[in-house]
Amino acid sequence: MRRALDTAITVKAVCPHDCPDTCGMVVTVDTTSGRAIDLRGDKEHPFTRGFLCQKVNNYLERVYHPDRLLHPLKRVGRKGEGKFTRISWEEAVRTISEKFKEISRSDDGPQSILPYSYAGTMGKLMYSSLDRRFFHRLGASLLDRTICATAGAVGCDVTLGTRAMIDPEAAVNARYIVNWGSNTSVTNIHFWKVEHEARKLGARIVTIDPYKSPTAQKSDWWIPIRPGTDAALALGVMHIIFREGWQDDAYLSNHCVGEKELRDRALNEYPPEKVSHITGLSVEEIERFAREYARSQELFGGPALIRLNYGLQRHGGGGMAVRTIVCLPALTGDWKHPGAGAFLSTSKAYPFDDHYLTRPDLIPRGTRTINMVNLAEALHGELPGPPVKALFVYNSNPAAVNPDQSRVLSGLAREDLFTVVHDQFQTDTADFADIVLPATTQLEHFDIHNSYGHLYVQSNNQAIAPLGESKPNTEVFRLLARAMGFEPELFEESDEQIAARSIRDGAVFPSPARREGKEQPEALRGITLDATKAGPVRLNLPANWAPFANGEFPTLSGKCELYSEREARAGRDPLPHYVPPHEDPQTKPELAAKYPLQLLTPPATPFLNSTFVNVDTLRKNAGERTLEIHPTDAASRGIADGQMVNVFNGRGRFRAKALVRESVKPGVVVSLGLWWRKFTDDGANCNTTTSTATTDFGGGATFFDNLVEVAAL
Ligand SMILES: Nc1nc2c(c(=O)[nH]1)N[C@H]1C(S)=C(S)[C@@H](COP(=O)(O)OP(=O)(O)OC[C@H]3O[C@@H](n4cnc5c(=O)[nH]c(N)nc54)[C@H](O)[C@@H]3O)O[C@H]1N2
Ligand SMILES: Nc1nc2c(c(=O)[nH]1)N[C@H]1C(S)=C(S)[C@@H](COP(=O)(O)OP(=O)(O)OC[C@H]3O[C@@H](n4cnc5c(=O)[nH]c(N)nc54)[C@H](O)[C@@H]3O)O[C@H]1N2
Ligand code: SF4
Ligand SMILES: [Mo]
Repeated sequence: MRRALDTAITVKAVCPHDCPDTCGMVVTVDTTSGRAIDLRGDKEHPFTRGFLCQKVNNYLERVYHPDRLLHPLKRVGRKGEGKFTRISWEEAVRTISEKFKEISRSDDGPQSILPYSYAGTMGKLMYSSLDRRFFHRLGASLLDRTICATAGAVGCDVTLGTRAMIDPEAAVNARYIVNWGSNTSVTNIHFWKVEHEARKLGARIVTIDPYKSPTAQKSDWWIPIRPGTDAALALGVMHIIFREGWQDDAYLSNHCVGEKELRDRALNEYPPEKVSHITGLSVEEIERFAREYARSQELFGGPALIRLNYGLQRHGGGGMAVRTIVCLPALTGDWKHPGAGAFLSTSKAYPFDDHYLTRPDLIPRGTRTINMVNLAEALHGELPGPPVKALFVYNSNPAAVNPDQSRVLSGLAREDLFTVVHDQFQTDTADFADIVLPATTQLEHFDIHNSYGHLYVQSNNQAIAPLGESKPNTEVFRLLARAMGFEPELFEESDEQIAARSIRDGAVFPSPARREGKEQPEALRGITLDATKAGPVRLNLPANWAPFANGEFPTLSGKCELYSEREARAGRDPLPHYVPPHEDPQTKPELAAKYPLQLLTPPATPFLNSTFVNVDTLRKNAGERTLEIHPTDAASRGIADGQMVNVFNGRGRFRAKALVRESVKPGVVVSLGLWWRKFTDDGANCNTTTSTATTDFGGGATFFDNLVEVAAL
């Protein structure tokens, strides 16, 4: 025991997962064996404060999992059969580069190669650096990475010119906190802690969600909105604010454009009775919410904050819903107060030099872009441009996470498709690979991180040597670039050199002052790589930073655009409005006659998207695949609590155990978690039923815009 302690060192690391919290971690390594023996939260991290979620508390089980991929493999069985044999890195790199050269020389050219990645790791180097440079230099098709956040990103941009953001540490000042399509207590646990601290000081916590999520259960008030109707609710709230004269006239006239137009729209078109019909909420609920939200100063002693997240974006009108909701703090003037207003993501507060990291200038002119949500269509040759002949997957598990799973799988099963998968595990996607490459985990490589849930820059120091022959993403693309004969100056800097330069040459936080040539406080000024290696460093932003307290919106007008001239010029409605879901019982009665239930499939607490499903402890915590259904809907289908059911529509089906609960309203059903096919009895997950239709803004995914029927098995 003592001996082990004598030879142990601690290393500061960062959780790399797609989660707003970006926790600081401390890894204890036994220097004799070189093994990590302990991993816990970094107590010195000002925001994540020493605790981790259940997923990453079990991280060493993932790092040292017996199923870790440790060597490159090549396929020996049929496509998708999952039979592989070990090969050397030299053979793997030669096979891939020869194939890429052959495809590039063919008539279809390099655009028939498609990179496919998302957020298996959020480190700046591993998420997007040499990989992007490589595919840009190669002239491969571009991938539009829309699967999660683009609807709301573009929605925010229309109104605010950037993401809705606050200083998350200041949110303790808020006195009315609205979790709007956000399961904060599960998906953002450190912010939930801040909400909880505000509550101890008198704040009310409200959750707007069709599902009584863990967050809704712990809130003071659950507002069970009908899926995909949030814009209508927000416009109803505006109607009541203008009707009652509760708006902040000074903020509106100084910092906004389009107040009059928006007022007319809300007053004429969104009376509470109509909003009640659309949202399924009572007029009393809508009136009460508007009053409490708009008058939080008098009623609860402080400003209001909307924590809006991703749940409400995954519908046909998800972009417009976000554009509309982020108008609200301008009406109330909540932006004036630190920690109040609306909060989607802090990522834009970090002026990392993404141009340098990814080198978009290398992209050949006219290169086509493929929306990742449409992978099924891309693999079946249904998109414009050359066929997809090769697919290179990293940081993602599309066989589990993409909509229209059956068609994704039949596409991946094409014998003529050359597929490479770089991952830490033999995922459902890796089963379809021709070449599998082993990836390092976060303990085995260096990276630098921003965050979308706080304001600290952090370095992830390498704690242990790579397991087996696994390699980090950057190293894989260095090897491939050499084999392709690409310019060494694009690829031969070390990871630490790249990280240092990405913060040194950061652009400034965009604001109107910048356009006028005035110098902005540079959020990264003075922050060195060495400092971030020693611990989290806060961006150079004042304590209690309130980015829009004095307006300064980075829009074309420099104001909050309640009316958007840019939208008008693009031939779209310049004002917020309600866009119904693609599959809505109110607007698509014929479809709803066959498939009457709106299915939501949000994440399960013990998993992170499809990551961790293969970690035994966490899979046990997740239990079985379930479907929560209201007693009335269960009774009319003869479904008993605990019975197995089929969930299906025209796209596909999957099995789950019925939980008959009032956690949903009639007409809504919920199935949690993105399971791996190989851990199910029917070889399918919820994404067999989801659609590849995209959102109004940003080409985002519409996972929760999904009509199904349910039948007892
Ligand atoms: N434990 C855990 N944490 C995670 C993740 C995970 O998989 N597991 N995933 C991470 C990632 S990648 C992301 S993007 C975030 C997502 O973070 P969140 O956005 O908080 O997560 P979701 O659970 O997808 O959606 C939040 C809630 O929105 C509700 N919702 C669905 N449709 C609507 C609607 O039309 N209107 C409203 N108002 N609510 C609606 C859902 O029922 C759900 O309870 O979480 C991150 N954190
Ligand atoms: N039905 C439904 N579908 C959804 C969602 C939903 O709520 N419902 N959520 C959606 C959302 S919000 C998101 S963000 C997407 C997530 O989609 P993905 O980003 O594909 O997420 P994961 O399932 O976590 O898969 C990430 C993979 O990257 C691998 N990986 C981790 N680190 C590294 C690394 O350093 N190098 C390499 N090469 N690989 C690595 C992991 O092992 C894992 O297999 O899923 C979406 N799909
Ligand atoms: S997944 Fe999120 S909460 Fe869990 S350790 Fe990572 S950053 Fe923290
Ligand atoms: Mo996500």
